[in-house]
Amino acid sequence: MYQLYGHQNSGAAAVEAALELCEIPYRFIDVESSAEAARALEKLNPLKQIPTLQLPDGSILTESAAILIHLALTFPSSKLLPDNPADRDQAIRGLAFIVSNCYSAIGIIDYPERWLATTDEASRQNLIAGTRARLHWSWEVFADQFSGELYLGEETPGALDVLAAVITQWSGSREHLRRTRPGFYAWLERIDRHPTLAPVFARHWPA
Ligand SMILES: N[C@@H](CCC(=O)N[C@@H](CS)C(=O)NCC(=O)O)C(=O)O
Repeated sequence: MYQLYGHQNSGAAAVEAALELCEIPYRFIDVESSAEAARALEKLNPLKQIPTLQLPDGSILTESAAILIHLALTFPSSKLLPDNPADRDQAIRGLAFIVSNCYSAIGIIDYPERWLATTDEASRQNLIAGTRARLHWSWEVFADQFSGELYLGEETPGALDVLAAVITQWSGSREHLRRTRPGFYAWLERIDRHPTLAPVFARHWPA
């Protein structure tokens, strides 16, 4: 069985949502629930980052984009990635865009001291403010470049929809997009409401 290491209000929500769309059984291991679970994560992923996914054969996948692509290729009927090769290329490009430009920025905002040679409060605040502005701008670029790749009409949401819906949750990104890209913001809200995804998101972000 797939074992997903995660915790509430985290990027593990994207993988949990994808596993639900694949309709496969999995176990969620909350790494904040016990020291034992945290130690188990560290053994599997030296970065101690989630999502970390243990596959049924015991092998380990880290990095949310890689995990989502793995699930899409392993369970093609989930439609996590489009069948059409050109559309699939763009969806994979979008996943890479989110993790490299947006998810990584959130890591800097959450742990600025990792990126500073000497840590004083002014430097921390300066780095956080600059990264936050860049993150918000990156989402504007994403909205302009990729909205056509996200799900339309009655189609099932794909990996790109799921990752966008999750990674926009933090650092004021949704509020920024509500003002600057209202069409994309409405799209995100539609993804949130999808009947398979809504219960997952409600567990991570209870109202
Ligand atoms: N590049 C990784 C980033 C994962 C990541 O930053 N996860 C956060 C939680 S949302 C985390 O585990 N942070 C703890 C840390 O970096 O120490 C991915 O795409 O999955």
